[in-house]
Amino acid sequence: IDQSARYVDLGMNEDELMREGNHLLAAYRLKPKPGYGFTATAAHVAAESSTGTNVEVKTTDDFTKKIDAKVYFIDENYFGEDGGLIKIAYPYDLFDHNITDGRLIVANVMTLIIGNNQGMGDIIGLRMLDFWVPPRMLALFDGPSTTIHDIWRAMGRDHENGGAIVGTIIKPKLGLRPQPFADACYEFWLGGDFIKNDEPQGNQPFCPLKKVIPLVADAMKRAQDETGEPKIFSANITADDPFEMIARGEYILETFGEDANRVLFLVDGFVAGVTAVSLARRYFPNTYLHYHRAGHGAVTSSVNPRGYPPLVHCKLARLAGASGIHTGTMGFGKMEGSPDERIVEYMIRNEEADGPFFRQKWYGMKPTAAHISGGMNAIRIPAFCDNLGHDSFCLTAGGGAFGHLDGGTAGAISLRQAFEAWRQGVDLVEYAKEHRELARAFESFPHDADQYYPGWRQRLGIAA
Ligand code: RUB
Ligand code: MG
Repeated sequence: IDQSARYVDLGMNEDELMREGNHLLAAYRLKPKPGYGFTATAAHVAAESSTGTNVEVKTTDDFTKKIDAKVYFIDENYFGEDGGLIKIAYPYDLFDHNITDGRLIVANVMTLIIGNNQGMGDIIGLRMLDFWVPPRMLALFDGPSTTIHDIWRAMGRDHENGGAIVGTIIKPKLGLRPQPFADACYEFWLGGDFIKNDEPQGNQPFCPLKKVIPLVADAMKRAQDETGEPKIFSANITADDPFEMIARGEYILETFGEDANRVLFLVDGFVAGVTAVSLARRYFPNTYLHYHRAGHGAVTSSVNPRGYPPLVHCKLARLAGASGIHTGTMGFGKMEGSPDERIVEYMIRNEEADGPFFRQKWYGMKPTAAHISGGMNAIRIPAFCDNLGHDSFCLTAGGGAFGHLDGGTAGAISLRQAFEAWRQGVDLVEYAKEHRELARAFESFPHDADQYYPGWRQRLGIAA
C-alpha cells in the first residue's frame, strides 16, 4: 500500500525543524526495486522506521500519528543511476530512554533510523548518508569522558595540542608468546609513544592475558626509565560478556599500578556493539576508550548500496562516548578510503562541522580523536598530514614499524622523523639525508617510496 499520505509531508521546512529542535533528521540515498514507486517506498521507510509497518494496523490511534516519522524532502534523481535523496524527520518522542537515568540509547537510535529499514523487500538500496541530532537530544547522550587531551597530559605534553602520538600495533597479529610480545613492546617504546593490542589479541592459550600483561607493564617501566618519556598502552578488553570485559579491565589497571593512567582500553566496537562501548565508557570512565572498528567495511564500504558511511559510524561513536575511534587512512594507507573523508575527523573532533547534508553543532560534547591506522609508514605520513591539515591524532603503524629493515625501534624513530619533517615543512627525502632511520624507511618500503617520492634513490644515493 502507498502510505505517502500519512508519512510524507513535503511542506515541512528543514531550517524550521532545526530551529525548533524536536526532531532528529536523517538523509538517505534510496533506490527502490523495479515496480515500486519512489515516494511510496520513501513513505514505507519512514513508516518502518517509526510507527508503522507495511500495512495500516487497526490499533493505531490519534496519538500514534503524532509521532510518525515524516519524509520531508524527496529528489528522485539526485544520485542518477544510484537512486534518489530522501530526508526524514524523526520526532523526539520516538526515542527510548534508560529507566535508570533517563539518558538516550544509541542502540535504539540505530534500531529506528538504520534498523528494520535495511531489510525492506521493496528496496535495492537504502544508505543513510548523514544525520543531525538536536541539542535537546545531544544533552542526553553520554559522549566521551576522557579524550586525547588526557593522553597528552599523561605523556607530559601540552594538553591543548600535544601533537602526533606515534604508535604501533604489535605484529604479528597473532602468534607471539608473552615474552616475545613484551620484547616487541619494549623495542618500539624505545623510539615511539604508543602501543595497541592488535584487535584479535586477548587471552589465547599461547599468550595468556595474565602472563603477558605483567610483562608488558614491566616493559613499559623499563622503556620509561631508559628514555625518560611516559609511554602509552591500549589493551584490548573486548569480549561477549560484560563481566569478562570488567574482569580484564580491572586486572589490567591493577597490574599497571602507578602507570594505569597511561593505559587505554581497546574495544572492538563494531563487532561487539554499542553495548560493549557503553560498558567501557560507564564502568571505566577514567580510562580512555579506544574504539576499534574491525568489520565496519561490511557496512560502511562505499560500494555498499545499504548501510552507512564512516562519517555516520564515527558520529554514533562520539555519541556513545568513544574517546577515540579509527577513522581510516583516507586513501593514504592500505584500507579503502578517500581524501575527502577528512570530514569524518573534523566531525568528531570539532565543536561544529559540516557533514554532506547537515551541519552539526555539538554543544560542548567532548571530542573523539582519530586513530589513523592500516598500512601506514613513515613514507605515507606527509601526504596524509597535508590532506588532513594537522597532526593532532594518534597514528598506529604495525607493518610500518616492525616492517622497517632495522626493526621496531628504528621503525618508531622513522615515524617520528616523518612527523618532524612535515611540521618543519621540509621535503621528506631532504630530511632523510640527515636522518638515517627515515632513509632506511625508504629502503624498507620501496613501493611506497616510488609512488610518493619518485627519484628518491638517486637523491639518497642508494643503488637500485
Ligand atoms: C593496522 C591494523 C589495524 C587496521 C585498522 O595494521 O592492524 O587494526 O588496519 O584499520 P598495519 P582501520 O599498520 O600493519 O596495517 O583503522 O581502517 O579501521
Ligand atoms: Mg589491527
